[in-house]
Amino acid sequence: MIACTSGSAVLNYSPAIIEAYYQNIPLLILTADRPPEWIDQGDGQTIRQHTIYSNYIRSSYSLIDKVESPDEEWYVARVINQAVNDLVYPEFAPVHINIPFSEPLHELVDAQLPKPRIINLHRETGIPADTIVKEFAALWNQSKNKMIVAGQMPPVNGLGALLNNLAADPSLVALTETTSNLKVGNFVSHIDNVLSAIEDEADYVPDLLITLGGQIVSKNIKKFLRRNKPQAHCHFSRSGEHTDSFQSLTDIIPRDPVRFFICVKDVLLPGESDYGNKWKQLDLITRQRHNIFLEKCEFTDLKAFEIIINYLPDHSLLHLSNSTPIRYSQLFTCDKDINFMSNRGTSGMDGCVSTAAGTAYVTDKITTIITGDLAFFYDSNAIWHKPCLITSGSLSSTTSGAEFSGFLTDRRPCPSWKHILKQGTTTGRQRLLRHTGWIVLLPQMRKLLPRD
Ligand SMILES: Cc1ncc(C[n+]2csc(CCOP(=O)(O)OP(=O)(O)O)c2C)c(N)n1
Repeated sequence: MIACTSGSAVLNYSPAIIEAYYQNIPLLILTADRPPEWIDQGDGQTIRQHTIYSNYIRSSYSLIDKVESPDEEWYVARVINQAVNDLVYPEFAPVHINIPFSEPLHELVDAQLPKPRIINLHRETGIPADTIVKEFAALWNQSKNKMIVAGQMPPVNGLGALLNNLAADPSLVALTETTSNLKVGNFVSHIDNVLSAIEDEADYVPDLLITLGGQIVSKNIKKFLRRNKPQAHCHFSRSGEHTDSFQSLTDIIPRDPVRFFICVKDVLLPGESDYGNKWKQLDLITRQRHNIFLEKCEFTDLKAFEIIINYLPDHSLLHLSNSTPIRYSQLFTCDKDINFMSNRGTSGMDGCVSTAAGTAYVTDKITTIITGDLAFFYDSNAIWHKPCLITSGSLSSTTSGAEFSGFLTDRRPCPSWKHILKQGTTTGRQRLLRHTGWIVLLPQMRKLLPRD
């Protein structure tokens, strides 16, 4: 939940709300307002706030500034219940409640509030109807070459194991990205590397495409699938949204994928083609090439990225800002228990640091952000927030001429960071960062290279 005063503060929330909208995050926005009769009358910070986020919000409500009758009390309580339920159904989404206040604004008292009546929303239990299961199984069993593409999602209990079992089928390839948070297994998780090595595209076109999760980072897979359309494309979407990223959508499955696959898995027959194996073999080859390249390459932004990824502590959180960090992360394998996060709802470079700082503030886990310098300075004020400052350290590396600029990490005890954080530098921008309480390292990163 976020809350602000009236006027331009309300619009300052826009990037965060749009991000939440496209990432299906249940964000409740409370905005203070002036009563309707005072809008557009020349008072400071008094703008048209009713439905101000209209294109990017599940629902918007405006309350009454003075609740005087039982009907008004009933209305306000009902609207708040509805707003809270809208946050989670049919899918997580942001919801706005606008709250007008009349003058005098500075004489509010603590009043005994009426006990609200809670309206419970009973969501559907998600047992897939027999017909969907049967139709899906028939489609699956008649398809020779099958592809699953997983977009952005938080770690989902049980999903990785289910998909991993399916991906053992030689006729199926499951393409994942770091932001799918599906750990390495039978998945092909370096989509761009593999696509760059394909010689004859015809061998890699799926008959059946299944997509789940949100945004997909790889531009190349989007182009590949738009060029090479599958015969059928099933998309899992709780809200029934018609997101047709590959211009081939044939079926929307408004179900929870975990429960759906649990129900359907026993009737899915193993395929006979070696379609999936072709992808997996190419993945192995390109991984080897990637490793050989990195062993030999000079200290560059890519090399720095490799070092950082290897140093990340297990069971930690990693934010990746837009755009090089999120794209580079797709090139690496990370089998540690790390939750990958990124503002990929709209891929804004504004708000990456605040998102990471906010996460660091509410989690017990070590939080790191890898960010370019523009994105970092866009909202570096986020790290002035006191609770973050006390527990945070940072490391910024600008390789001359390269765009990549560094990473910041929460400085809670973590042995692998210690010898990095011991060091410090004092040039221009770095001094600014030190001043904010963040330790900054620049050329020292080179020392982490084995040959140095
Ligand atoms: C608010 C906003 N403005 C512009 C863009 C377009 N954009 C995406 S990445 C980027 C550059 C980011 O620079 P930097 O933080 O240094 O990262 P890197 O160059 O390493 O990707 C820009 C301008 C955006 N995504 N969001």
